[in-house]
Amino acid sequence: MATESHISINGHTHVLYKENALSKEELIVKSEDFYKHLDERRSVREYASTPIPKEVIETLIKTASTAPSGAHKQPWTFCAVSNTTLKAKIREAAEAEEKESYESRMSDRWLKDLEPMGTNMYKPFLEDAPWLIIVFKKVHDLDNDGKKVNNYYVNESVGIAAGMLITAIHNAGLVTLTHTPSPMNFLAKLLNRPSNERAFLLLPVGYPKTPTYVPNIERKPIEAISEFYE
Ligand code: IYR
Repeated sequence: MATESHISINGHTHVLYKENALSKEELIVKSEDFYKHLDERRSVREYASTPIPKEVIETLIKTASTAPSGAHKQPWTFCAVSNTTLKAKIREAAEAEEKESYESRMSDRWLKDLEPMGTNMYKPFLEDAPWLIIVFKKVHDLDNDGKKVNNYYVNESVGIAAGMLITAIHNAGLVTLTHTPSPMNFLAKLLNRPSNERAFLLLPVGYPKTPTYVPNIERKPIEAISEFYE
């Protein structure tokens, strides 16, 4: 029997999935190559001001938006900022929050844990990076009459999309940093976001300043991060 190109389930069309099965050898090589590529990703805090075309940022955002999401609601908005004035405002507001955090909100233990990263309350990357992508989660949607419409597993969905965005940025030979100034409500205000959106995280995107040094961290070995039940 010929394979149908599409079928109907609950009155909705399902299209044929385009399989991409690899041979065992290819599977081993491809997964290993991708691991090695991603293992080179590092969070970078110092950026060159070299511009990046808007088209590239759009493609990175489209890649992130291929992420799975609860009931395929895609409960996210990616706000991409290259405007110099706006970046300066974001930096000013973020540094005000960070000052509070570093000087009184963060515990001694937390500050000690951050020592190897060499972070502080100053965030020049918010102005130096050519683009800032602020990921907003939609806690619910709004229909045409402004009525609330449910979204599902919003944190999981947006977290996965953010991970895919970080992966896409690295794949493009660019760098980013998972920045979470806390609290982040100033971002919704500065970017004029609707009432159903909350800032989730902020990613500067650019080329690293040369030279850039990153903390000499190691990643946990497979034994420490997995359990197999065969
Ligand atoms: N948000 C602060 C502090 C900070 C917290 C963690 I957890 C980090 O991994 C890094 C920084 C800052 O951005 O400096």
